[in-house]
Amino acid sequence: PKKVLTYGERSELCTHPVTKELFKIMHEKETNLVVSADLKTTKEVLQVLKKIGPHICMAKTHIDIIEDYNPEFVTQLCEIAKKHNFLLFEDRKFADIGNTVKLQYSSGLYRISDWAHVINAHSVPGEGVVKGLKEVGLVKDRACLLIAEMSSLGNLATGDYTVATIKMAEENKDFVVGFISQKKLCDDPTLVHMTPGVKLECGKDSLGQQYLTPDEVIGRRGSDIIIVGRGIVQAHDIVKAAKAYQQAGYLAYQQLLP
Ligand code: 5IU
Repeated sequence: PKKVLTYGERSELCTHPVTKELFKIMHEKETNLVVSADLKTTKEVLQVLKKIGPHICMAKTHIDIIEDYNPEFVTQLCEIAKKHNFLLFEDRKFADIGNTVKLQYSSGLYRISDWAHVINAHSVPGEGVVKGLKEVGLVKDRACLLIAEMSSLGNLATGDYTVATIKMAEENKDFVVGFISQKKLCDDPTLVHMTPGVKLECGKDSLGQQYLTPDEVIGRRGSDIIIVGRGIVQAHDIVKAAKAYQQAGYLAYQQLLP
């Protein structure tokens, strides 16, 4: 079997600045945890990230959930990210024609390309979605993840759709740095696999979300990163929860190493 590389070794192999930095952070901070800060106020998001910043390699946002959004929020978000050394991922799931996603990425209220190191896109529109986003993101050294699989019950991102998405990523490696998926999909060590739908106990929510454990995702399915939302942000002690996910995810990774 192929030798499993450390995050440090993978950082060295990466040519894209975002994955180079991400694997470096994962190596230095000993974490493959991304928190999904799905909260409704700027105060709540900032508080959570201040507290658990030391335990994450990246924070995932849904900027359009926030009710009191203001540009100052982004300034503070960037400050916390810098202080605690983590990256910012806006989970925007772009899914329109190239020209439209280009505008959605660069303009509007949120000007996502100004602050998000990483964004994601559905592959359903075809390669135009990547080409459009790239026209904005490439010059800013931003990166994109393609949604190759989803965690929700009955989702249609399977089979040939997933295979075509992998191909789209491999053909656009100057901007696409990996996947949102439920498992490892390709062996290229410079592409990153990030998996949402993670909890310490598997199960589901009432709206079709399906959870896997960190051990299953990293240890058995070979993904690189766990994305955890409610498992952390709805815990009584969020720092304790973040530490538990950090530990579970990192231990599963260490056990894969030679
Ligand atoms: N998310 C998923 N599944 C997916 C994709 C994105 O859960 O397939 I693509 C997002 C939705 C939410 C976060 O922002 O990841 C998971 O949150 P919970 O850990 O609270 O379920």
